[in-house]
Amino acid sequence: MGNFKLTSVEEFEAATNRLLETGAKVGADAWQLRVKNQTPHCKFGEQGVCCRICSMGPCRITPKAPRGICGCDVHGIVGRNFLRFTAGGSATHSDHGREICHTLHTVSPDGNYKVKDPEKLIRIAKEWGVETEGKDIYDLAHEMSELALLEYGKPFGTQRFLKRAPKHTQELWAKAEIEPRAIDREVATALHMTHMGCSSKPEALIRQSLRCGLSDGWGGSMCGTEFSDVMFGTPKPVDTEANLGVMKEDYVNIIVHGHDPSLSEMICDYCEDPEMIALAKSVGAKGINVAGVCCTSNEVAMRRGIPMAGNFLQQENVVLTGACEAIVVDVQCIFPALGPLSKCFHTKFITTSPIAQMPDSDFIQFNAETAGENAKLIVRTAVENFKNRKPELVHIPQLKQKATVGYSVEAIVKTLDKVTNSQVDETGTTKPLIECITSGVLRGAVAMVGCNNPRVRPDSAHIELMKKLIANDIIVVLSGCSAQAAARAGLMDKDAKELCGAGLKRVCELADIPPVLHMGSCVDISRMLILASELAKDSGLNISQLPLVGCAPEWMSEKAVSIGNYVVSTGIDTFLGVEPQVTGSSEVVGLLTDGIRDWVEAAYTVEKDIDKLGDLMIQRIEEKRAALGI
Ligand code: BF8
Ligand code: SF4
Repeated sequence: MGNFKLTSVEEFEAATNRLLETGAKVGADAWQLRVKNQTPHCKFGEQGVCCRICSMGPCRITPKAPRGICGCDVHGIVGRNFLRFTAGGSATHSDHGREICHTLHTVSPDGNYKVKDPEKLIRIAKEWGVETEGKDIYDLAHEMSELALLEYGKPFGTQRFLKRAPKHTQELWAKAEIEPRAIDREVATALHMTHMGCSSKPEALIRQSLRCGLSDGWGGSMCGTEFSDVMFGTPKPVDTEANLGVMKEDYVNIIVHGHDPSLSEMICDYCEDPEMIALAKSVGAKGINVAGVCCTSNEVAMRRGIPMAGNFLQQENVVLTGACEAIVVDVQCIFPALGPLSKCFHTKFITTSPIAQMPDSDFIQFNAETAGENAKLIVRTAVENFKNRKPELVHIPQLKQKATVGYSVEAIVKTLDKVTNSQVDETGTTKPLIECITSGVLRGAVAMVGCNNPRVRPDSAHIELMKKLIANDIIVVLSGCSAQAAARAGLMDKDAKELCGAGLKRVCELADIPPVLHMGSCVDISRMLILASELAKDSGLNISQLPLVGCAPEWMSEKAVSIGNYVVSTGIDTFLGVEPQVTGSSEVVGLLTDGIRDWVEAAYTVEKDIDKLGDLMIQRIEEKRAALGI
């Protein structure tokens, strides 16, 4: 076992506390303090029973006031709020996907963006019935970009990628009338349905919530993932490191944070530019160190091995080290707190997107057409800021772990195929994984995703659940901030196989993989949908029959609800550690935890006791095995 040791949540917290001491010295605010000011939370909001969609209200439902002024009951109000929450998440993921499709339109052999994975582009083009023979790859990229953008607004038909799902799943969607049409249409329909005086029937609202989620997972997010791979490369296993200790005291530290790889890829390129490195040396640094936070970190770690400084609730910590020259952000999950916080240090808080503009930031607009110049200016701004560091405030916690990341579906298939087949080819299947599962060497799989949330001791739910699952021979695939929690703890170190049950340990040894596999950012949960579909097709089972469940133990965002809806709608039971804001309606709760099973063969389970949540997942996996007689 060597010297392998996980980093504990207590060690994470000790490091944070030390950083908060620096924060206190400079008068910095922190989420830990703001949580105290916001607790206890508003009960009406928590239960989802407050309606603000017209100015006769707001109306709040209580036993004494069972209806809003328009007569809407609690089930209608909760259902509408849930659908609006979903629409927010679906729009956000899908708009990220749209940006990627626009970037694809700018690719050229000598431009800022190129086609790095032509085979993948050709594969998708063939899937979409586009002629590829004799076509210049860049012409094909532009044609595909336009077709993909049409998926957002086409007047007729449903999403092209739905055809990737098993036949049975497609039939369920058709029967339930939840096949997503144009991506933007599902968001617009959601807003229309929830306008004053439209739908108040929970069943209709939840049906649209599923459809709107599906337009994200099998539409916008899938476009985001697939065309990011085309431009930046399909991830393959790569070694990296994780936790705040990846920041380097004697280097210029640039933190990339947010989601869209179009920005971060370009920043990473310019951090390797000899001119920029020379500039860094001229200001007294040894070089330029770039590290990531949140999903941007997942993107650049998976494709380039860029180290991961932290996840969602670590974003203030990178500034609190006093060694962050610039935190460069694009969209989503960025605390507005970074503005005032950066002012307590020398850090430049650089916003780049018209979508995410914040006070107290330096706005350097980033465009695909001028990406090179923009990135260079950002890197230069950071490097020149090195001299403004206040040495007395610098403290980088010396915590970091090794991690192997980059398990796209293609990489998983290839890695496992190597174990069972001597002749490795590019057209592997998921059959080796299925054999491991049917033979019982692996009991099943869990897709663990999502955020941190101060309602749960940060990272502890992710890490404790992963430890429990792998000890029970359940392989875990990860994305988003869950993936970073694992990496920071050390669970993506191949030596973590020592924590597995005998079966999973053997698989890890044979395949040379860590027991938890990093599949990417949150839009990359679309990869998990494809993996589940391939497993179903290769095994001849329905997705809902596979011993596979989804889990978001510390989720917080609207995007997470959209994800939950498309994962469940794909036939995968989903387990949550934080309650959605729907508890005010027994009808909505009933639909989400049970009723929707009639439509999509899966439903939600909510359990705040994390140990019990783990037991429930294992129990569900074993039930699915028993039903299959394996
Ligand atoms: O999209 S896991 S906190 S960073 S929402 Fe955000 Fe949640 Fe992290 Fe990525 Ni996903
Ligand atoms: Fe109140 Fe109805 Fe207006 Fe909502 S739509 S705020 S319940 S009157």
